[in-house]
Amino acid sequence: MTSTLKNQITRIHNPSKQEFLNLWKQGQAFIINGVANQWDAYKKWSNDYLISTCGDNLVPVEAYNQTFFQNSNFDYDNFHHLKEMKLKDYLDVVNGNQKDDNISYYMAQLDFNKYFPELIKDILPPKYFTKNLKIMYFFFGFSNKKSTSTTYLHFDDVHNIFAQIRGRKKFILYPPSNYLSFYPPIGDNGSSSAWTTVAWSKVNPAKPDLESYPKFPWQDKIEVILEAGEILYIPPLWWHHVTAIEENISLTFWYPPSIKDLIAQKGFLSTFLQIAPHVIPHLIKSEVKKKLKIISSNQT
Ligand SMILES: O=C(O)CCC(=O)C(=O)O
Repeated sequence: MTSTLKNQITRIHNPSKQEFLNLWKQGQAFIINGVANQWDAYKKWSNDYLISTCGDNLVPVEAYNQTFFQNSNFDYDNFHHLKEMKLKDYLDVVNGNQKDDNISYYMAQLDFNKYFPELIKDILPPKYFTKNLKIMYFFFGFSNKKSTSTTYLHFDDVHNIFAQIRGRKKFILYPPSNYLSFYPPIGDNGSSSAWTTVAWSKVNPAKPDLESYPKFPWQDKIEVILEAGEILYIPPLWWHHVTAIEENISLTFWYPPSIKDLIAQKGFLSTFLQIAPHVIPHLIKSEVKKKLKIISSNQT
């Protein structure tokens, strides 16, 4: 039923809920096939179909300066800004017809219910978790001569069911070992949001600079090519870096973990206890700063 080679990820075919949970308890990433390839989305979401159903939908697209990652100290707030575009105009960018060559665009992490309500009927959120789905995100990426859609190394605090609908993506995953060896930008100058500061890495795992980041656990990496119709389960707090191999569409399903999961899922509690002393004071400090700013702006 399941198969794993050394340094490779486990793959499982259309698991029952119990089979899913048995694997999930191991606290490892794994791939499910035979599920998302049954959805209408997998069969129908060509560009022509998308243009005819929601081509005029106006959506915020990430636009970022291509030189950003030449800096070694990332200021993630200046990483990208959002530009509103119709889906059909974004498809022009995907096809290489963009005017401003120094900018890379990526239609990433869009609230699926909000921006593409017409497409909801084409999918079937998997029922592996009984608790509520927090949000579904839509991604439309590409790789052409001008740019390759990339999400830099970070972790999330949710169970992530990541469904690849069209095209392929490359993932570089790291199980959460020593938190500081991923070099989050805590303590750097910059105006990044609190979560970005604690959950993003300064290291580019596609070509890690081991002189600047000597403790980076490059040898732990798990490389995965996610094919259309496959689902990747990413446990909370796992680091991941994602690049487009070609034009592709993904949908993610985010489930916040319960307190019980800290005990039930192998490695989760120890990782949580390891990162908490770094992350929690930073999040509290930034919350307090925000409140003080609001109070002082109300007084003036
Ligand atoms: O697909 C991507 O570009 C990024 C996805 C991701 O980071 C996530 O779902 O947490």
